[in-house]
Amino acid sequence: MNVLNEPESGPGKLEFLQKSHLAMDADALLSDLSHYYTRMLGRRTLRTDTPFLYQALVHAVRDRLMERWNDTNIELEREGARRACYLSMEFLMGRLLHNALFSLDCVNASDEALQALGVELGQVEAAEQDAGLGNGGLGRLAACFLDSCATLGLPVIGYGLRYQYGMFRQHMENGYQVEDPDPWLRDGFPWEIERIELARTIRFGGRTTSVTDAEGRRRRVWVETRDVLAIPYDVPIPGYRNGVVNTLRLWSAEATNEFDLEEFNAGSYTEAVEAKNAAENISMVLYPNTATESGHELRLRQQYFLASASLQDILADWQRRHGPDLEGFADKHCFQLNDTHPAVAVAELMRLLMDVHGMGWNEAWEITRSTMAYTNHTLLPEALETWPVAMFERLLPRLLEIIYEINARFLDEVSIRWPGDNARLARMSLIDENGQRSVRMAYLAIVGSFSVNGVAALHSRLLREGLFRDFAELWPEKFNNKTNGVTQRRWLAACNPELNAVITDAIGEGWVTDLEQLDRLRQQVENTAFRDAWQSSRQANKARLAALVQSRTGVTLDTQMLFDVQVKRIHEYKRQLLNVLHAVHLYDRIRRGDGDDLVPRAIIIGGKAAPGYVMAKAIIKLVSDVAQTINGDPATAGKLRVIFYPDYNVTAMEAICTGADLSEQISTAGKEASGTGNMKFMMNGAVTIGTLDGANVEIRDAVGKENFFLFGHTVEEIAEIRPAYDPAAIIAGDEDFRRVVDLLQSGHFCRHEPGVHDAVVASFQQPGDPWMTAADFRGFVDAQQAVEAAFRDSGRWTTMSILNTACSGRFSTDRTMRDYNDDIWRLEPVKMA
Ligand code: 26Q
Repeated sequence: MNVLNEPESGPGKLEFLQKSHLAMDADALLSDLSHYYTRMLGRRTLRTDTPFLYQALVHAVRDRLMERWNDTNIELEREGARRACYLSMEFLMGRLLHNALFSLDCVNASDEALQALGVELGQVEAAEQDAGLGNGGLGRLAACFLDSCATLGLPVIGYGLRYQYGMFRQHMENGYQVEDPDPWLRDGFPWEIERIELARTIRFGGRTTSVTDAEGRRRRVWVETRDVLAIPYDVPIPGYRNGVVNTLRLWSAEATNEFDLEEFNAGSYTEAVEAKNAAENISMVLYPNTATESGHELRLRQQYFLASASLQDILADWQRRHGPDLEGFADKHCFQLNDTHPAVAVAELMRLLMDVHGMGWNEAWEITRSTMAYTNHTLLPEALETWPVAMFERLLPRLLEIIYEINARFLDEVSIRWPGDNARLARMSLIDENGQRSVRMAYLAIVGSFSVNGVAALHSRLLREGLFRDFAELWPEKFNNKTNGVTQRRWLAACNPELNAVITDAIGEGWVTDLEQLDRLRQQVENTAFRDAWQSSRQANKARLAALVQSRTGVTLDTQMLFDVQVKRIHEYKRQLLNVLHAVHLYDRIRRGDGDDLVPRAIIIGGKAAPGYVMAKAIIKLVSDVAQTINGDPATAGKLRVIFYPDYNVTAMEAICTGADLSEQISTAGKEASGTGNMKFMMNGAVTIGTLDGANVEIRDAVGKENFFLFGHTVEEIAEIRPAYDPAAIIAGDEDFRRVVDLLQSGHFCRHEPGVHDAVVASFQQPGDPWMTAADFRGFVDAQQAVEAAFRDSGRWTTMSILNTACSGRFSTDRTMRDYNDDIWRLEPVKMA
């Protein structure tokens, strides 16, 4: 294939631009929709069981986005604006159609256009598959960031991978999770624009050697590489009604040649095809987030592919506009690393600046260090990424050389500051010399960046005091906090039209772009009409959630029940197990005749387990089996239901967060970096039961301790009791807990599969249980009783619900993005229309 790396600018460029924008009324949309339906898609009869109506509507909407996209890019170019690049292996976008209509303010017009065809907008929207290019929190955070940046007019471009298969889909068989591939591109992805003219070449393998260049200088070269093409696909990111459209650029891997002619002529046809396959495998599939899946060479290939393609793209764009001189480049760019996944970018930028652009070390290092910024998303030491040196050497030999050089110079700096402190040198080295030598990616990111941030106040403090203590001592000014958020456009305004209307009636619509305005709801808390409206909108949402649960699981929920929800990835530290222990305790109370005055409750648990994470899968099986037994026992009728919600994803959350009464945020203190589901629930008026972990701390501060159900040991208490932790004694000393364990061990929940739950039931009884589930059982059960007391008093609960929404203003990604921009990016907002 011939790839053109031609500049976009040049004579005649502006002639193609539209002078006026397309109309956005129902007639114009209907006319374009039918144009695309009949002429582009070639369909004559109107059907709703195919994706074509959806595709036609997307094309009509996309035309409107495209105009604003071009306008935005022209404006940014004209201004020569400083830009930030958000480098992330994950962008968990979910559906895009409703968001685009909402941002362009043409939901009603589209609705009207479709009504003329006798179709509901919701039906058409339902044909869209989630763009599930992420695992969970970190990926969805990236998507919320893009929405807020576009809305604030911040010139931020997202760089990611265009996986052929996104997050696996989950279905249940006999209580077990079964994974299905997610062929989300099969019907096409009408939002993307392939930009073949911007393809880049990415190199792998080979070896390094020294040569003398034309100016007589010795330089390192990387030769005999196996090359792969990176093809960008751009996805428009509309701001909210502000004429701005930013870009998400996703790279797809392709073989450099359809057939390697040499090998083809030598008769190695199959080898040529194999090479093509190997190249295209790079962007084939999203990796699930588990330590057991780490260390795969393909994952390192993916990371380097993203880093190299994105940096080359930015450098080429600079040179197109400014010529070969890179003077001033650093002033105009910032690269935000979404965890260590793209951290090889530190070494890759050094390589590009030195080997390709001919710069010396010091000049290149100055640029790197003043453009890279790193966000950490975990406190679990085992989740810190490392790569075997041997693998690095095989795959990226030139990058390893550069990492060694960065390390040598860095360790010199350390030994000047702490002469003779060899233990510290070993601790801080970018190379872990214990056992199999490996590269510590977090340390590479810290050394190569001017900013290192955590994602909640507690998390950032714990990073400074624990995981990155040595580095914080060396460079205290580098470390900062940026508390996460969520976009209120998707997570309240769009997903919860009922509550949106109640809020907007009371305080106007300013909160959609200025969430702190929700604070004004506090003045309405005594207003009877407002409270009634609040209540009825919440009931409507619970009915919607109940219908969804019914259709997905066949279980009927009474909307008078307390909807008690925990949805997130399944992980031991998140302690879905603690939730199950509580469910079994409630069931035990019902069985022993002590359940008459229980508040009727529906416990809903949803989430995916990484396919290789055996214990997480066993937890799902336990939830399912407990659910089946409890729901099938006539004694629980009207009192208790337990649901495992299958295939939890972004779209599911849009319904779930609106219908929850109680938000379960029950991780072991010090383990959840932030959490963002906690914020979605709060915004939609759920009350939290939670530990002092991650952003829960800030949520509780914002809403007040009387409106938050706190339980559990603190980080400090956990550390204190851990050495002598004795779960058996805790269980023996707590009658309720003992009965729960007995019931679990009796086989009551697995009559047909004896012993299937043994490993899970044993896990929380071991003194070495890292998650210390048993330590928080009593606190959790007592806090749940306080929840019941509050819920029984429906007036009190309504007040708590209103106050949770009212106090959620801080948890908008608009605030988060302002914080990043004020302290790290320092971009000028662009103004359109
Ligand atoms: C690592 C190695 C190999 C393959 C995959 C991975 C991998 C992939 C994804 C490791 C981790 C992730 C995702 C982590 C994540 O989602 N972390 C969450 O980030 C949220 C946003 O900051 C926080 O709110 C959560 O607390 C945090 O758990």
